[in-house]
Amino acid sequence: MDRKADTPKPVTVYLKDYQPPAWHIEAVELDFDLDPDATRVRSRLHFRRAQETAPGTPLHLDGEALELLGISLDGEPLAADRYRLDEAGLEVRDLPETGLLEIETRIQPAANTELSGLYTSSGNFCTQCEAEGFRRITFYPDRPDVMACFTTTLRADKSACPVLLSNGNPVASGELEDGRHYVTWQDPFPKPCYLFALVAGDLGWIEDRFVTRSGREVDLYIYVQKHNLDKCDHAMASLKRAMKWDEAVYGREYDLDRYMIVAVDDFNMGAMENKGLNIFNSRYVLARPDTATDSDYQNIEGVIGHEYFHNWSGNRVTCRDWFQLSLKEGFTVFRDQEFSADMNSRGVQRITDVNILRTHQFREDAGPMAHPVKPDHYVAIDNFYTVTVYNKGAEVVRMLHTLLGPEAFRRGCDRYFERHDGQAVTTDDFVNALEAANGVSLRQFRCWYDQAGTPELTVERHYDPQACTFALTLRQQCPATPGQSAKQPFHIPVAMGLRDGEGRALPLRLYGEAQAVGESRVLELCQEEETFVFQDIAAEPVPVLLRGFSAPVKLNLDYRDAELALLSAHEDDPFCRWEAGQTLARRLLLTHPPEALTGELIQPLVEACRHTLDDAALDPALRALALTLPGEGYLAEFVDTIEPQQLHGAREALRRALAQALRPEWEACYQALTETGPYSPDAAAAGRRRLRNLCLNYLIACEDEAAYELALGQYRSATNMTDSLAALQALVNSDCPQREAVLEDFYSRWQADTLVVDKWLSLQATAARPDTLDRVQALTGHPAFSLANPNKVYSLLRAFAQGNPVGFHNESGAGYRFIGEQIRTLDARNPQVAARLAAAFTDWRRYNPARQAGMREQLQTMRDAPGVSRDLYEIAERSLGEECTE
Ligand code: B3K
Ligand code: ZN
Repeated sequence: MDRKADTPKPVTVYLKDYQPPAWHIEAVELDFDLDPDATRVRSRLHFRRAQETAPGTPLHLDGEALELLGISLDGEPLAADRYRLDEAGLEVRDLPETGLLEIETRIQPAANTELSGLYTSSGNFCTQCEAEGFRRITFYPDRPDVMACFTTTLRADKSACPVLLSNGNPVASGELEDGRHYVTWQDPFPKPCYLFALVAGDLGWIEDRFVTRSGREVDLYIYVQKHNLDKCDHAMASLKRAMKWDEAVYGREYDLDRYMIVAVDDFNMGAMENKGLNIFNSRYVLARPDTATDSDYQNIEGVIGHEYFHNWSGNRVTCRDWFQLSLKEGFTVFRDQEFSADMNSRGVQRITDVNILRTHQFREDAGPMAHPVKPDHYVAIDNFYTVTVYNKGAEVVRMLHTLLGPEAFRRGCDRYFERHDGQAVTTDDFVNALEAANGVSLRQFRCWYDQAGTPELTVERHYDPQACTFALTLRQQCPATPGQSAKQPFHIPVAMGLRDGEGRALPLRLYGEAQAVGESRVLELCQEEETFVFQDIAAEPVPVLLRGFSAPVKLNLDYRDAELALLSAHEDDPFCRWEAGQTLARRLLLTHPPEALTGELIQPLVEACRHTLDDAALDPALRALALTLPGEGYLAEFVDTIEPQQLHGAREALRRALAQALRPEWEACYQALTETGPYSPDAAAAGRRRLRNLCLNYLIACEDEAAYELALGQYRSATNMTDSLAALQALVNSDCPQREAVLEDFYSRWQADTLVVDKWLSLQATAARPDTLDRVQALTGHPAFSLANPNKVYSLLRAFAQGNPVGFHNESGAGYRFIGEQIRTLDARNPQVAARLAAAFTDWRRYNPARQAGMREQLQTMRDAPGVSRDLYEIAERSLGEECTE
């Protein structure tokens, strides 16, 4: 079907068309007269023609939703025939080699519902410029390879906006007429405009200080709405830990005299690394024991770290173009994952990260939106802030770390930062630096950046008792993805080991080696198929593959159940140990009907769980992870046609069976972990709460009075949000008669705290109950909900569409129609958020014909809607695109 004739077909941008900028902007001075309804922006651009550019080449300035008030060149108004204004921006002709362009525009921050560019949130001004929001502030070459020094003056009403912030250092300030005042900020580091930021409003702040390794003093500030001032300490402590960690692990120091973080309630994403002035979604800053859960505390630390680490991986060295997005995002996610691993439990962190990757990225990589870590075309770049670019990108950097080893990796990073400081570069430049610093070739490794799809790694083993050798044959195969049918073999690091029948690690001597080299090593698979032969193996061993999940691949190895049980009890690597147990559970869930999941059949799993529960030597958080059944989203990757109700039914049946079989053990463990001291978010305490709340989750599956009482008691007496929310969640997903009353109690207690209300919405949206759709529909009319606030949309609508498969995929198709309609309404207001929500429909081909029809219909309606945004159009169009055949 064609789009309506009146909407022009969105343009596709290709990596192969990249051209360096024809004009440089050497410095820019911005002057903002802030007013929510009519802000005047004066910009002074000091331009210079690039050496390679032919004289006469026009200067293109991007601009969107701007009202042009005036334009002059070197102090003289520019004649109308010297410039042309259209939908996309401004083209200026016949410019001298260098000069000064002055442009005045007017914008309406309060009417900016897209939350891209300059907008207001809770009455305060803030900005979001990545990827292409700066063009909604003023006319400018809005591309990351144009780097300039910014000087920014903010003028505003002093009582409404006592705080005026921008990038860099304040260099001047003073009073103006009519109760207004001004502050001028100067950022000494040249930067692309996507890193520009301003904030103005009536904010409170906390401050602290960090002394860098070389003795420089940095002032640290966190700005929030005043009623949130008591929720900033954890963010500040996290920031200081991140600064210290980057010095210790990467030798990177902070470079300005101040580092500012501002929390706002209305934000499309998690946070933004603007130079010296990070702007955060308030959910990644604010925490108090009674309002934030352990995972909120964890996420805050991770995101604070992530944005801080961007100061080097992203800001000092930035991206040449948006196809290189993973250069900064993949690398920075790897850095924040490692930071969190060092601050907390490495094993728990790795399992959590692998879970996200396999549940979400593998799914993306197997569907119509599959794209390489370095995509080669896009319609709306905001659609490519994906789990592939971020999380698979981080896996690619992790593999480089694994292949080179920590010292060589660090040498390579040092070389990268030295060579490219102040430049806008490519993922290839990153790999080149690693090669150059270490004299190695990573030629084949580069496939990971260019080829989409998750490779399958199939392992065959052969034990020869006469020769005492054990052969592992590794074969890789990567499925076709849209636009890529044939693939080159990848360079895959396979961290591995062997264990004997008692679970003991064996020394590893490969064929031809004089002696064994440790008990864990990294095999490098570069061909389609390779065989590795180990010697001196006295009896058939159990192979352990992908320790630490050393490559983002799907492993096929025909383990016997007894081998999995052995690994789940004896393997040292936390990931492989956990994986063995998950595989056992997954086999049960996928090969038997729910009613069969009881008695003898599940006895080995019951025993494994009993063993884990009793294993006091094992970190409680790892015990909790091992005792958690594989999620429905992950299980869905293993079936041809996803039947949500069936997967859910099987998982619930097994959960109930385990609950009943181990009832006294869950109870004893729960009681043993009861704590009375003050709350601390540290990893050990959080791990104990996690295990205890998992016990509660099993107990409530028994659906009896005693379990309800336990949960109600925990809800009433909880002194922290982790325990309070866990009890509430257990109750909401049970048949406990008091469930509604408790939900109401929670709301009346927390209705003034918007982030806590988000949790309340999510709990209801993800409840596996027959009336959930009705309830979610009703909640869209509740005063607590608003389509204008992305967090509310994510907490209610996305939680339902992507976190409640049974509800969303209801046979009637009502879930599809409801979410489809919400997306279309939202698209007119905030296309980025609408497009993110639309991802719920992308995998329509994975379902039965009736569901396929229902989902496809919504995608078509979205795509063909008059005035559909580029963002939503691209998601719908690609999702509907031709099926990819091998
Ligand atoms: N770099 C920002 C993402 C901006 C999103 C633009 N749509 C957050 C981050 O990854 O740090
Ligand atoms: Zn980032």
